[in-house]
Amino acid sequence: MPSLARPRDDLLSLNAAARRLGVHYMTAYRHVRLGHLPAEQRNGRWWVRIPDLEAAMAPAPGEQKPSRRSPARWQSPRRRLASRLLAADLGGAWAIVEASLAGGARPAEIYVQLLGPALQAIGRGWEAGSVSVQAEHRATAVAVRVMGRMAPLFSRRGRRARGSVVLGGAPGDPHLLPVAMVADVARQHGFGVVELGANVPVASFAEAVQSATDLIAVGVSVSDTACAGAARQVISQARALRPGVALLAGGPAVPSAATATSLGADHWAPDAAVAARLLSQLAGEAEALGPVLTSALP
Ligand code: B12
Repeated sequence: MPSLARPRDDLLSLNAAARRLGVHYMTAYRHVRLGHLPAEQRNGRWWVRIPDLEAAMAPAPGEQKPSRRSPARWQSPRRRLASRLLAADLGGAWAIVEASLAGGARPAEIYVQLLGPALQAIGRGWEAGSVSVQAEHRATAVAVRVMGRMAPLFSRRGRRARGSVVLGGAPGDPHLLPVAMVADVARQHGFGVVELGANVPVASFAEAVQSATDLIAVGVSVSDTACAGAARQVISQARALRPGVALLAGGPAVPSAATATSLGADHWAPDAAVAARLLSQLAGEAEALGPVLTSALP
């Protein structure tokens, strides 16, 4: 007999998730099957992580209609964007992003709901053998240009920073965009960001950590599992240099808070939007975690 008890505090049953999304269970289940709502199966039941549900529910500014909050709204633009990235079609890719922005999507939503998932779909294509490494490189080059064009949307000139954050990719890890996305969204939330890019040597990370002023956090992005050991070194160096500063880890090679802990980090976030809310919490603004996360606490 499968257990009906909630296996972890950060999980909700798909039934409960469907109620929060305001959709029928079967609609929520379809989002799961299509890969639009991450979920895991335990004891024959589907469970949704609260941060994933929160990302799925994030409303665009000023919009109230439940249909616009549905994860399904991103399904078609994601597919089209992945195809434009693989075709190295910058104009076509930008047109999709621009249309979403014009439709009321927030810049962070474009990263977390559109561009990130389109790249992740490309990664699944590589894993399945249908996308070459060369195509991945070309798609990344287009994504870099799209993000460059979006960058001003994340800047908050003239406001005092709420503290600074050092962000970089683990030594040996070439993945550039995860760091850039977390950096942009953190900037939008008012943090000063020391963005080091990908493949940051331990010594360079240490130098940045040592010299940063108003430092509240250091974040290491790890996509390639082979770079986890080097990430652990970065984290332990940072802790030795700046005790008391929060240490964050994330990226595809850090799929859970437990993995982040095993690397020596204090905190983990599944995406750039949750990472920025976590930073807000670290800066002393607990309410920034939002209603879904707080109301789900036991
Ligand atoms: C493009 C790409 C490449 C390009 C990178 C080009 C570049 N300059 O960036 C190239 C071709 C070079 C490449 C190489 C490799 N790649 Co690659 N790559 C990708 C791909 C398709 C997209 C990466 C990306 O930009 N993602 C978009 C970002 C935004 O998504 P994200 O990483 O999940 O980031 C979000 C969160 O994780 C979180 N987050 C990320 N970092 C951090 C940090 C902190 C502190 C926090 C709090 C949160 C956080 O916020 C982000 C934004 O919301 C991914 C697929 C994928 N799933 O992402 C594979 C992927 C990351 N690659 C993978 C692999 C295996 C490799 C290689 C080892 C093998 C290969 N493909 O040849 C090599 C690396 C070899 C090496 N060490 O030198 C795997 C990693 C699997 C794993 N971890 O177990 C993936 C997941 C593909 C897959 N499905 O298997 N890759």
